[in-house]
Amino acid sequence: MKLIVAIVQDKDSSRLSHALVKSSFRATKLASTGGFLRSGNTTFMIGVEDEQVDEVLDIIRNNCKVRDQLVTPITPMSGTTESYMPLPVEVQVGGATVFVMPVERFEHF
Ligand code: 2BA
Repeated sequence: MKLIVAIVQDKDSSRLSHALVKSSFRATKLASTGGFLRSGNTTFMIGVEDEQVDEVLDIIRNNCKVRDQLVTPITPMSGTTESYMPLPVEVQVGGATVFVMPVERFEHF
């Protein structure tokens, strides 16, 4: 058995959970925050049999888009004439960041 942990953009999370349910996969959604952009994203935990991993990865791939996002670097607050307004930079986010981990034991009571 494997645990798939997928970090996706909030904009894709509803579509992805519908697609997973439609294909009879069970998933748990957690509200999460990216360390770099410090904005919300969604983390899915999906427990599956080994032979189902590729099917789930296909569903994730087909439902999560790559998007460009503007980030403004943190402004130095020195208050001197050396202060400057940093220009926003564009980063590419997604489609999804996925970890596939072995499950040592699974119980469902
Ligand atoms: P964030 O940490 O908010 O990162 C958002 C996007 O910013 C990343 O997209 C990447 O394009 C860029 N980025 C992140 N760290 C950077 C850095 N040090 N320098 C330059 N650009 C950087 P993704 O790679 O698609 O990641 C989307 C989200 O997935 C991340 O949000 C984070 O929540 C998660 N993630 C990505 N890699 C991870 C990892 N190795 N471990 C845990 N979570 C990860």
